Amino acid sequence: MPRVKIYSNPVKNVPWQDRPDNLTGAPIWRYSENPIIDRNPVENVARIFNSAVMPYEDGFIGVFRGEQTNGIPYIYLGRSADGIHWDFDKSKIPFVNEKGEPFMPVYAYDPRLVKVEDTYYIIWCGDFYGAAIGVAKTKDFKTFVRIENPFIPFNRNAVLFPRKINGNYVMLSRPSDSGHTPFGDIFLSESPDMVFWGKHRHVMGRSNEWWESVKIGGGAAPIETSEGWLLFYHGVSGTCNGFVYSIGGAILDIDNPSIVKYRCDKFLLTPEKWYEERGFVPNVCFPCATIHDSESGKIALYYGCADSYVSVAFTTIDEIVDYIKDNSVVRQEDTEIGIR
Ligand code: BMA
Repeated sequence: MPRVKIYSNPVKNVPWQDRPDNLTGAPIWRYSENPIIDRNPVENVARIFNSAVMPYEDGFIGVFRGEQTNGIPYIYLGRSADGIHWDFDKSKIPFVNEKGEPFMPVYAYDPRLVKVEDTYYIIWCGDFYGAAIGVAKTKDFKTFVRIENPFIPFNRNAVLFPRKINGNYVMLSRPSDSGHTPFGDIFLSESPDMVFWGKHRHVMGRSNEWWESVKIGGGAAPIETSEGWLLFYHGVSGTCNGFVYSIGGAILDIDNPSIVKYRCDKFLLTPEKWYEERGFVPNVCFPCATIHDSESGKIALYYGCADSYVSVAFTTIDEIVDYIKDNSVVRQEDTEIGIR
């Protein structure tokens, strides 16, 4: 049993590969067969990346950012028996409105998939007269009903917590601009019903560390643990050749998640492999989901690579929490409740 408890259901078939002997740095290691999704995975889809998966029935299900051959991103449903090999629907997810009428987003990218109580929520970035967050719900992965857009533009990187906190749904987001935003902090908002959002709080900002000095954004849905909410997020730095996206880790207070308890000052993963360094947009590691097993403490982290592929990396709850705590630097801004 791990020392740090994960509060979620066991997932005995969590995708896994043992830690290699020669690992240095953060205790997180890439799957040897990465990337797990190659180019042109579906007719009319050139690339799948920045996608979210979760356990479902005896296997796994996921929502995938499919960059169509006309360049427009949409969300595709995929299923897998082992979390590694995926079959995708040939058509985009057919979103409808509350009346059941077709209601497709203009475009949709960077989807997250989170179950709260008996409902699965898909959250993405789409066009709402500018880049903003879209949300849909499903109970059966057959009917996908869009609900009200939670925030006005411009906003990206919305990540829902997997349970209500103090009676409210809680969502992370990153207010932005209409382009390749050169700034950005993570904020949190609450809602009693997934429609009306308020009680906005600042969670954490970009830091002085080079790898996250331009902007940060939520990544995978936070994992509830005995140490707090474990958040894998992305941190961005600027170079003369463009942005570099790395993966960071933080632990948020369980009852007041706008308070950062620990924040790792080193990146957990940064572009190093060919599939992370080379692609449609080079040097991008973009985390969107985890599959984790509360019994063994194993975590499989799914991340988009170079806006071209999907990959998996592995860690354990004890190792990653220890590493984040051992290398934690929190600023006053992080530890505040986040309201001014
Ligand atoms: C961000 C998002 C991500 C993308 C990243 C790098 O602004 O659009 O989807 O992975 O840029 O291009």
